[in-house]
Amino acid sequence: MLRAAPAVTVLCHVRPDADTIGSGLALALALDAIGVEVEVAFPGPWPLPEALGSLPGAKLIVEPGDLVGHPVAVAMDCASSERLGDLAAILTAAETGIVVDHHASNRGFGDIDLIDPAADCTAELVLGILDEADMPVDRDIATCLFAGLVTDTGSFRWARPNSHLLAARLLETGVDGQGWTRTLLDTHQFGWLTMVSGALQSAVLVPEAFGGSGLVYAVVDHSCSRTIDWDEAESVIDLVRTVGDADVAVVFKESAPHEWTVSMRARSHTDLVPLARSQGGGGHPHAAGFSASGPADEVIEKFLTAV
Ligand SMILES: [Mn+2]
Repeated sequence: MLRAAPAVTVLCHVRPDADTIGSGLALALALDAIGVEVEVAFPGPWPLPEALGSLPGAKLIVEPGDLVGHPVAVAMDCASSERLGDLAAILTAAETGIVVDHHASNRGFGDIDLIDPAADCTAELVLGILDEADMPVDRDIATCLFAGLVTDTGSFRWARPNSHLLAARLLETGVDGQGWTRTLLDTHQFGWLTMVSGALQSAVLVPEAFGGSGLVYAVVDHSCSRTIDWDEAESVIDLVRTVGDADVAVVFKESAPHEWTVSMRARSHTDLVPLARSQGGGGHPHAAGFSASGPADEVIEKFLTAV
């Protein structure tokens, strides 16, 4: 379908991460190389975080208002059509809508669904598509795929064996693995230190939650996060989830006044998918999220009641 398409629109999810953008750009670069017209977009917030905007092929990204909407459209790393925001209409309007994703909560919303929860990242599925379609993987394409692989596996901390094989294959094309890992995972603005300090001071431990498994949560309110780029708050969960007193870690992030995105992580046995779904979100058993709106105390109270 992709090889035969005259033109393809690649759609990435809202508040994009390196897997959705890396997967999208890798496919777009491969299609561009064989002469297929291609455009890439995400619903926002604009502009793209600097690190993602420096990936090879980022010039193929257009603002949502400039999208043409081609006959074949691909939703990349989206657990549901809601993750496409206003761009969901582009997928629906396409003659063929393709969903490529690895989230366990994904029930399928395309004409063709390639959904594999056994994949560590969507980039792994894109590499499979490129191999299947006999599209060569050069260093730029490999760099975009590596970006999704290294971030979605937490720098290979929870990588399955196959992901290490994929990393070896991608690095052998000449990808600067060390440099991209630093850029994507170990680089922050100075204001990040202040934001993290406020967020960690807000942390609360609820030992009795989740049947005694425990919950730890922290809040990044708008006053903490407005002075730095939105994506800087994404890393707070990686600090909070290190607390061994609780199986579940949650970070409430106020992206705009009274508008929240909530990240959840489970250390071992808790399956977060049912809870995320009950709040209108989705994800993986050990990493899930949802959106909420209202004052901080109300949003937190509603969540604690659901727990
Ligand atoms: Mn992903």
